[in-house]
Amino acid sequence: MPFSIPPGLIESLRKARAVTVLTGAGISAESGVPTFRDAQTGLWAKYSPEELATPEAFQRNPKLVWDWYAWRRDKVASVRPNPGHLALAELEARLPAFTLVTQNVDGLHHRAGSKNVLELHGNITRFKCFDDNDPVESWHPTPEVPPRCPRCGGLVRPDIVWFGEALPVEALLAAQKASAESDVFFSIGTSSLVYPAAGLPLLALEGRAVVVEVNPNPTSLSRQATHSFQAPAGEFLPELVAALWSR
Ligand code: BV8
Repeated sequence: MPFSIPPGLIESLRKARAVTVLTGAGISAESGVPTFRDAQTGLWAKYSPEELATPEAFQRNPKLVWDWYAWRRDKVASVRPNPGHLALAELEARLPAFTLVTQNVDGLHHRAGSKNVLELHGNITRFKCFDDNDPVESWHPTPEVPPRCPRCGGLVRPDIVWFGEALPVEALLAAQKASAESDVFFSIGTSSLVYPAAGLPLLALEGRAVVVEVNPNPTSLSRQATHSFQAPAGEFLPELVAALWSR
């Protein structure tokens, strides 16, 4: 059953000078990547993501955290971008100033063809040294898990922002600027619980943007949003693209 998309939203998008999109784990759900809300399975069932995604957890048990990310990396490598990711790449290609801000570390937006992507929480396919915090491209083959930094011998870790750690400053400042200056702001597939990312829609509201939420479940943003579509992103976004450029 097609979604009824208000003509006012189509109009706002057609005359928008700047559009900013914030995505969370929900946009990758239809690709088969579990969200943070989804119960962990298998080996990880007894851990909450917030427990494992911390520097303390890595120091306590480096192998456990390394293996969790290795499991997630294999999962991400085995799936493909879904129509929601592809629709956002098309919106970027056809709208003027379009900025895509993601909390996801799965790299699926890039694989869908999105270009101007700000990764606030890092990327699961990149690595860095736990001690000197600099990127690590490769390491000496070793049975040891995690491997060691070839520069200083520190442990290699995923290039991911863990809870309690600062976000990459340039990406965060660019995301805050794009949110505050947007005419239309989308919040897609996020529970709007983790900060500072969850503060971006509020900057857009302060900037008088039309704020659009796409999420099958209500969130703390739903009541403040101009439009809140309780729908799966992979079904709603292709329809929005069709509505924008078919009529
Ligand atoms: C920091 C990488 C300080 C790891 C992640 C203010 C108030 C309260 C707390 C804080 C605050 N400021 C800071 C904090 C602490 C903390 C925080 O916010 N805690 C929360 C839990 C309250 N923030 C931090 O620690 C941040 N760092 O503050 O550092 C500092 C500052 C300067 C100097 C030194 C230190 C760091 C936060 C980043 C942590 N890393 N990810 C990894 O991936 O392994 S966060 C991680 O969790 C994700 O990236 C994402 O951000 C978040 C999960 O949220 P979502 O993506 O929204 O996913 P979720 O599963 O929750 O929801 C999915 C949604 O999709 C649901 O609503 C569902 O309904 C919907 N959905 C499902 N299917 C679909 C769908 N939607 C559409 N279509 C579908 N098909």
